[in-house]
Amino acid sequence: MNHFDTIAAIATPPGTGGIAVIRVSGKDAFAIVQRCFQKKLSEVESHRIVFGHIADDEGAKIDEVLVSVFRAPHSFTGENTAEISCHGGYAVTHMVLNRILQCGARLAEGGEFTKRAFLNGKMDLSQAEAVIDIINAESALSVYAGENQLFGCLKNKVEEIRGQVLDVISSILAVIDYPDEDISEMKQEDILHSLREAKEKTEQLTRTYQTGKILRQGAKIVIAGKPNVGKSSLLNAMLKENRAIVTDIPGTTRDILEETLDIGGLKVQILDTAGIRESGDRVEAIGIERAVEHIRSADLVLFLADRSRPLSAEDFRLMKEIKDKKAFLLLNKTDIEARMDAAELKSYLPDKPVYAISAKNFEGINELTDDIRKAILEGDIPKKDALYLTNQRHYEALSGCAVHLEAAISDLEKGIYPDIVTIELENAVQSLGEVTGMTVSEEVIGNIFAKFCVGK
Ligand SMILES: Nc1nc2c(ncn2[C@@H]2O[C@H](COP(=O)(O)OP(=O)(O)OP(=O)(O)O)[C@@H](O)[C@H]2O)c(=O)[nH]1
Ligand SMILES: [Mg+2]
Repeated sequence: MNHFDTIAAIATPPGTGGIAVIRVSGKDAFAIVQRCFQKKLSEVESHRIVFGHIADDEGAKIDEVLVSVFRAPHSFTGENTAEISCHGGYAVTHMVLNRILQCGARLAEGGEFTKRAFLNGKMDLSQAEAVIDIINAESALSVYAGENQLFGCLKNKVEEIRGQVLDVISSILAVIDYPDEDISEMKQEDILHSLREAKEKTEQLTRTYQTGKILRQGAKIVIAGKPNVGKSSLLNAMLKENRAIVTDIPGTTRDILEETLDIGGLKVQILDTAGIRESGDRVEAIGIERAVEHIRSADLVLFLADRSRPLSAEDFRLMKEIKDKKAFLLLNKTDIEARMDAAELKSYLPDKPVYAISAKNFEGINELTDDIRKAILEGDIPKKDALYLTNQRHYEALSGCAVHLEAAISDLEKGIYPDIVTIELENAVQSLGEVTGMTVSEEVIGNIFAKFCVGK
């Protein structure tokens, strides 16, 4: 157990609320609170709550509070921790905090409580990162993904793989140490089997990243099409509100409109863009340029065509742009007479699903939304209790691990000296340790916790 100084911070959001919580953690947490709290804390058992008041340096009551007592190591940080629940006003909360600081605590830095939990071995780095993911989660599915990681699902899996690779390293080292006992055929087969299994487990994890990333960050959907096809009308239909301006004047939308939508527990960022055409208007031209950039980085493009007008060069230009992207073809304005050759459109983009809709009359929008969810998740229906890699750092470390394991396997198969193989395996172990935090630099740890808010 490390012995850090005692830190304090307001753990609840700034502003006014029913209650606020001030967290105090460190070996002197109780002694410090005791200096301004009239009830005796030394005999209070862990996980008990004491009612009393915090007084200022002249003995005047600042507020009636509840002090929750968590004795080391049975607390979030692993240290002695007092959580003071006071009334949730801006002034009173800061007065309580300042009094605690005056009594000897230091103001905590962002993420410092969670960092201590990590440094004190209460959780590994992947679990600490899950804490921030849960706080920042904007959809139910990303909360479940964060909870599984916090529970230790990723940590346990990574430790299992690490154990397996370490076993292989020991058996190889045994051969190197006793060169007379040559590596038997059988032993070689066992080692290869074990490494292939470890690699498969690693890749099982990396395969979940595509979905995991979308669970955590949400997906970006871009509505694109030439002017006046009904892009803004579609945005409004999907949001079920009149968010975007809709007119019959081509070039109505000139900038990007960005909204968030929850589709069955999945966060989706949906962008309405300026209609793509050659424009002499400078502002509109910039909007068009931005629209093209967003199309390129979208997870899914909704390419909207106006079924009541023949296809034009502008439609073709966009079709070229989305040829290699995940995209839906939407034929809008089914409520009025068709003047477009839909077959021609489909023949240019034969692999894209086609939907006939009326954004104005809300026809076909629900089916479209359901299919958007399926397309984004590529048919992978997320389970609440399944493990998903949601963090790029973990993905990169595990991808690196798989590469080292593959190199070790192929070296062994080629009969390369075992000591060279162990170098690859040690690199694989190093990569696995990056996920759990065993082998990361101070700098990486600092960067991770710097993203946290104060009080967490
Ligand atoms: N009949 C019919 N009209 C529609 C439909 N969807 C949109 N419109 C009309 O088409 C016109 C253009 O709609 P917008 O939603 O502004 O089109 P847009 O693609 O955003 O246009 P820009 O922003 O100029 O690129 C408006 O007059 C809408 O009322 C539809 O499904 N049926
Ligand atoms: Mg528009």
